[in-house]
Amino acid sequence: METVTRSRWTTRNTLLVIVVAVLTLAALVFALQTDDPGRPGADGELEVVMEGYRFEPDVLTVPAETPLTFVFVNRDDTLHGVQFGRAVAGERAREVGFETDLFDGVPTEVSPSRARVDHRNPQAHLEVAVEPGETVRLRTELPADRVGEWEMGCFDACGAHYRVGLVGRLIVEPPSS
Ligand SMILES: [Cu+2]
Repeated sequence: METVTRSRWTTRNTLLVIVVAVLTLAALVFALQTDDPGRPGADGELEVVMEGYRFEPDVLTVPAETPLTFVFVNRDDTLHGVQFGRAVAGERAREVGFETDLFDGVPTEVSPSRARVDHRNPQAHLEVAVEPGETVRLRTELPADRVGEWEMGCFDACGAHYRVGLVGRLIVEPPSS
């Protein structure tokens, strides 16, 4: 009787260990997969989808001193204007963009070219306007002095898009040697 109970326990424990191992492995694979799309591919392209007022992926990691192409895909039914920078400018509920522009002094090429907007703030920050259903490419190469953490966001509708969550992080890493 006691032996039967013990063996039942052992079977249950073994099953539990297997279930935990499988779940851990699944979580690891999932973490690796979700981490992966935030980096550019071998061709330097990095796709960022805007859908439901969210960026997907919302954390991007790119190397400095490497040719990059951000590919923005707008799946919402409203225009989005993407900016990259630091420190939000403007009053609360009237945010206009970032104080510091990531692309300040950095050559950029936007295609189609009409999607390029030099933002209305005095610093003429770069904004990439992506019409609903449109795909816009931004080619650039970030200098080593941009290494660090930046934000990306859309400030349309007096900053409402930014406030509801169209915001993400950009990590610029030192160039890989
Ligand atoms: Cu927007």
